[in-house]
Amino acid sequence: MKLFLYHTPEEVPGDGSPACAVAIDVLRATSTMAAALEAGAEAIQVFSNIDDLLSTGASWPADKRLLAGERGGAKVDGCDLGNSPLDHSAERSQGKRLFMSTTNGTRCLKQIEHAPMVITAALTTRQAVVDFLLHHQPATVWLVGSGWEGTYSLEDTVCAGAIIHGVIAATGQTFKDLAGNDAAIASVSLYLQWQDQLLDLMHYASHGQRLLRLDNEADLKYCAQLDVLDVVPIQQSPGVLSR
Ligand code: 3SL
Repeated sequence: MKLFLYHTPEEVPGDGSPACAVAIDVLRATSTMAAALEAGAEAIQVFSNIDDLLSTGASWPADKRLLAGERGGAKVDGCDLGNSPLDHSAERSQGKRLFMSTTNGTRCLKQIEHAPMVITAALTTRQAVVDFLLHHQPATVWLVGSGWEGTYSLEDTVCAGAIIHGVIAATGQTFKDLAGNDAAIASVSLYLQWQDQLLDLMHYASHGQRLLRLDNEADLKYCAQLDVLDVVPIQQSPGVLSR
């Protein structure tokens, strides 16, 4: 298995395709997707465009859907929810399809949706993702950070490093065996530096600060947790994920 890290969807090579592509948006889209499936959501359907979300969502039975739209960190008018993992509970989400569009995370998924295997990862699901990769043994894995509008995000990179570190810890393999590019190696250094202070790192991160300005400290606390959910959202058809 060779693990490559691309910090943003824009960095993903235009040609070629990995055996497995992993979308990462720790703050907050992929943390929210895992939380929704853990709470019993039937599936998540992602959209780049809010109008497409609203029109497709409207064709679904009202008691079986949740419309979740976020732009700039805030909930979009006309949607039921924004993009907080804390919005999801069995009471609210059980058996429902989450129609979802976010600034960067769902755009990242759209960018990689043609890979033969597509999953999402977050710090909360790190060990579940490591176990998934070890079980399926894809020859090439692209870990793709969602970033923020084309720029690097600390929290997505530290999550990629945590995943790569988890694979190294489980297999005893070295960077020589596993690392597909320099960014993959650098991400492990970031993780090792911050592994006991993930919440502090979120507070320093530019998107963490944006969310704090919007009064979302509880979300930062939630998303900074490591290995708390045993769920891996897997793409079943382009743009539709379930567990
Ligand atoms: O960019 C995204 O996709 C979101 O996760 C951003 S936010 O955390 O909802 O503001």
